[in-house]
Amino acid sequence: MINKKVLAIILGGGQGTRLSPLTDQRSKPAVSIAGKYRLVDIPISNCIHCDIKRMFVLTQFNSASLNRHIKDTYVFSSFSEAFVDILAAEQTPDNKTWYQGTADAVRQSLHHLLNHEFQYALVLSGDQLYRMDFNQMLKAHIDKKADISIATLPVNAKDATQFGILKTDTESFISSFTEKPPLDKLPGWESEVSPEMKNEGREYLASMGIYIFSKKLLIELLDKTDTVDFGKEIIPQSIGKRKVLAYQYEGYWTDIGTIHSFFEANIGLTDNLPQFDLFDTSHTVLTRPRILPPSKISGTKITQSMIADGCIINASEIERSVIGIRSRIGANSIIKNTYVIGSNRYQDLEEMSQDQEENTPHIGVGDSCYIANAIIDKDARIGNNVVIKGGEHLPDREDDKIVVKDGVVVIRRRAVLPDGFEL
Ligand code: ADQ
Ligand code: ADP
Repeated sequence: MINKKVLAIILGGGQGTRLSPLTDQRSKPAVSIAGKYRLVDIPISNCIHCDIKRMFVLTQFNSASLNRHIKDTYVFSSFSEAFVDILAAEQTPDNKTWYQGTADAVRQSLHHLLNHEFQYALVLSGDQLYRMDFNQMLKAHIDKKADISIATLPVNAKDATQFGILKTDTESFISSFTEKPPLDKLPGWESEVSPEMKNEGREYLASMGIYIFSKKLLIELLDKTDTVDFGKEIIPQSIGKRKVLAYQYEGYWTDIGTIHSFFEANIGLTDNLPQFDLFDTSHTVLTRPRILPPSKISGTKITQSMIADGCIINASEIERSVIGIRSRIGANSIIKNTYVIGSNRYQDLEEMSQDQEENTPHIGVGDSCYIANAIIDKDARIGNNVVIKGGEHLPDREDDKIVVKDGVVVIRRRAVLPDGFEL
């Protein structure tokens, strides 16, 4: 089955500064989540579960990593029209600049999109964790004869400052919209919400950055080249002139575009009843099938954690952590509230003895370490007796090994922390 009316456009990120340093050497859609998936797997899985199987991923720079992941994962039959194509910002004779914003990214890609037949464009963000049935949203869009539909979610006042906030009329059409209003401008933007949402203080209707545009209108809106963003220009300018429908969603949805929210979303997956359930078999998150051995664990007390395939773990304790593929963790080490992203490869014995001769730690976490409130990016080498105590007491900082943002310590990809390193 394939939904031939809809073409999905996944916004894969600008320069990715908010997720830096994870995005320093790879494009945002290729960042790993939950120890074995990539960010891009979330919107792609949502689309595939709705039979929307023609997708473009728009990204600012095209790392080999994203290409390989898409190529190895989303393999459709040659008799099907399904595809996932990456469109990286490209120079053409008419266009010499990078994507200037979300709408500009779609504008610059439009000539590729129009090679395909579609009636509706579904525009999605690449940095959100949620499950959604886009067909229900499409049905509402068609039933109400909308020009544009925006998925919305009730949020509290603090979160409201980070989103596009809107109000609707009795027919659910959007009557006013403001992009990321400051706290003092919020009064008056409250909406009628369910009693449950009201009790949680979630009285503001936020745009989830998920849009359906009818094709003709999208082409018309992008024809004016002075608009670069959906949230800042295209949507606010359309209110009152077009039929812009609010599609209310009340399930779990979180933006994972910053280090702090990315960290919280990953660690939140270890909760007993996580808000985003990876074990929901009716709506599996898809990713690349890897042929990895089962994880080998010895002498470790593990609480509330997720351990991916192919790990070799001798730690004494792992608590409320996500341990990604091919991770090695040495004896007597303690890991708490930490996302270990994992490794791309194993070291062979020859390479490991060479490390020893050169006094370089192996890939992974060494012996007798204590690591808390951290993200360890791929292929980092952490020596023995290393202590990392992340938390709100730490000021933001950045060097060639470590970045601290909002109390979360990120150990950079391939960073080497020598024996006895302390933070
Ligand atoms: P933001 O998330 O702040 O707000 P933006 O930075 O434009 O908006 O990003 C939207 C998505 O597009 C993200 O996935 C981002 O990575 C991606 N993106 C950004 N610039 C890009 C570029 N140049 N090329 C490709 N992709 C790019 C938006 C809306 C708000 C809404 C929130 C919900 O503007 O109204 O409330 O999303 O998260
Ligand atoms: P990241 O996940 O950090 O974005 P990539 O997917 O780009 O990293 O992979 C980084 C490098 O690791 C690539 O050069 C890739 O070929 C290599 N790599 C990935 N998997 C393996 C493996 N199983 N064995 C050896 N090298 C690998």
